[in-house]
Amino acid sequence: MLREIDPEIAAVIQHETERQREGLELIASENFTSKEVLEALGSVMTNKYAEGYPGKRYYGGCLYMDRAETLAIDRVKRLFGAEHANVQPHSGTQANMAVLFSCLKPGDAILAMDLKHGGHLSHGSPVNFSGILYDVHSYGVDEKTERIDFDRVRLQAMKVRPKLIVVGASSYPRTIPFEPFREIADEVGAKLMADVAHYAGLIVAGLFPNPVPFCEYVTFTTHKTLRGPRGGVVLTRQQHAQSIDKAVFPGIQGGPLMNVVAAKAVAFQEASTEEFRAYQRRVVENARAMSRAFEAAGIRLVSGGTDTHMLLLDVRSVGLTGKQAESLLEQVGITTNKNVIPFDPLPPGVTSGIRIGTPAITTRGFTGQESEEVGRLIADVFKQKDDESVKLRVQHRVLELCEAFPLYA
Ligand code: DSN
Repeated sequence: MLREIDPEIAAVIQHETERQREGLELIASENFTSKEVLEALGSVMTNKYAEGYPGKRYYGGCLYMDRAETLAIDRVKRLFGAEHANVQPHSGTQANMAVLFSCLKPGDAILAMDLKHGGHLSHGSPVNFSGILYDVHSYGVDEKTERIDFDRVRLQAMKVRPKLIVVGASSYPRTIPFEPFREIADEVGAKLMADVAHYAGLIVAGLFPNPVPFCEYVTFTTHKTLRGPRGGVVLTRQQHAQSIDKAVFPGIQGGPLMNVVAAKAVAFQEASTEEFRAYQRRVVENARAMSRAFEAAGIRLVSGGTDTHMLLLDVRSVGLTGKQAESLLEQVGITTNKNVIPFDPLPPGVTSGIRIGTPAITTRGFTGQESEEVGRLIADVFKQKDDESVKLRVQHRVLELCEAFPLYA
């Protein structure tokens, strides 16, 4: 029907569907959600205003909204073992904003991972509300190991005396233990927030530590490893439930996107299955398989490898910048993003790194074998960047792999 009424937008959607089908998606923060999640997203749930919370709405007619939101809340609490959940944040940034607004006053000190070492934009970047409103101090990784240095985090916390310590990263491929952060937070009297947007799916499968027992607040997006619709969640303890709910609505949002809330409920149901846990195990295995190909090709992996779904390549080892590497891969049908690496001498628009993730190709059905092959194909393109025949061969193989593992068939 859309094709007849609005051929321009219908064509955009068709082309994007083809782009997703015919290319390899290696952006670590993206995934392909299920048809069932898409069905909930595209449903009449989008028509309804439901400001407020189940049982306490500012609009009539919310019976089914209440049911959907209660299902989403109960399911996500069960998945993570949390006391309270707010499933209304429109995004990860809004989930983080709700936490900061609920427990800080403008000007309060926070200590978070430096964006340049792998942190998140809404953890205090100077160009984000979090950096504008709060007194932000950062911690990073050790220059040699490229892993979080807890001694330095502790020293920094002692010096800064933050009200809130923020843990979580967008390009840190290693496990993050939450216990040492809890200890440091207790030593300096800070609250602790973990943003596990990247790791949420792995946590559900027991492949990454669960921050819930250690943190007052846990935030995440629902569309990365968790494979749901785009959106955010805040988990907290019962004692902070009211302040978090007030911060989300009416603090920073009006009406929740109830089609998204319903789709989150569907995704949480999917995430509770053994099939989902097996999928997450394959995601991690595939990242390891790919890293073997890069190591064999002499491409340096930041921190020497990965424990997760993500790899960070230092492409200076093949004479490229991140920008050049991203563009070369795009030419052969592989989507990645340039990314700063710790102590990067190049600016964020150029960078020395490429971030790669396996959630999306694993959803397509790739195993370790195909993932290792993709690593080899990427290495071939990087190392023979001026050879058009290599690019043609890789492009052809990318299409063959996409056909062998069809998406939304
Ligand atoms: N923009 C997100 C990412 O790509 O990792 C951060 O949440």
